[in-house]
Amino acid sequence: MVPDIIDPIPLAKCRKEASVVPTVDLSAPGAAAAVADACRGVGFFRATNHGVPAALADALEALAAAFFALPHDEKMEHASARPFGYGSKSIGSNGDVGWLEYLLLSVATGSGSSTLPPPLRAALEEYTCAVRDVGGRVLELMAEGLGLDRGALRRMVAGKDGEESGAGEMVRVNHYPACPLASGVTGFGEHTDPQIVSVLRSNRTGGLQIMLRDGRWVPVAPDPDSLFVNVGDSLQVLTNGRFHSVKHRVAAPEAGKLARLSVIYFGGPAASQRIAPLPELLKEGEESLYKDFTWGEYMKAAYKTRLGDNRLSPFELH
Ligand code: GA4
Repeated sequence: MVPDIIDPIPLAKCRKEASVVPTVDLSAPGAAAAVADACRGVGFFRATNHGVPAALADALEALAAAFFALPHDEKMEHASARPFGYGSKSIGSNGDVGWLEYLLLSVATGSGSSTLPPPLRAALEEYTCAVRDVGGRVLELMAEGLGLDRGALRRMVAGKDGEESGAGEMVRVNHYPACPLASGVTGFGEHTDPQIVSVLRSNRTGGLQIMLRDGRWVPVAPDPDSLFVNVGDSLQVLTNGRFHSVKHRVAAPEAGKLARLSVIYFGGPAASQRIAPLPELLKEGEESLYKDFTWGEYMKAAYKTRLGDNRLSPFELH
């Protein structure tokens, strides 16, 4: 029996069309155009030749798996820095639940990681450093693909220091154990990411699904050698809707399957950063589709929403 609070994902409605996920070789000459195409289309792509050594991700994965194997009470000792730190089954604070446990960390302040076992903390720091660099390079390719100055998007991500970078950049480690209850149980419910860009890596267990522009859900074939990049709400606004913030969700593994482990880097702005379409991108006479807001205002509103809500709609004009 599936508890009422966990809605099963209707997997029957999810067709096997893994090939619709664009792949971009980040080291290829046409990468900027390919990245921009993918972001204008589905808002999501698989990045190969990203340069993050497999050893970094493997080491982190092994240490994270060992952490999640600890007794529940021991893990709960790391759950006091809400929204950061350890969490189990509940996402945010407005009643969203999923078949997962996780670690959520702030890159700038270290909140959520200070009490973790030092080897896990070190592996997280090393991996984060490498993956945030990929996020930065991807933002440069996106800017180039849009015909902008190279740094136009990368500079919108909060720096590591600065009193205000706050929760701009985050890292999340999600652990989805096999679910004995039923198949297709929601691991992480459908949502868009509020930030500019998210970069995900997972082990060999699938479960991630993305929503295409026509509303169809498709599975993303797992590939531990690649990184998966998704456009967040802020990037949709910065590009005045040219890039599409992709809805995604995760189905928990079925009984008997290997647990899914994913690590996601979220590149978000500093709290005072104004989020509005980049003026250099707008064509003559083109108006902003959104009201002006700061990242701080957006996140304040976001924390009052349910996971599946459209967080941009209150900021849309017309
Ligand atoms: C979704 C993307 C990231 O995982 C996250 C999530 C955050 C949280 O888990 O604390 C939120 C969710 C996410 C969006 C709406 C709010 C905030 C839970 C929630 C219900 C870390 C993020 O930045 O936004």
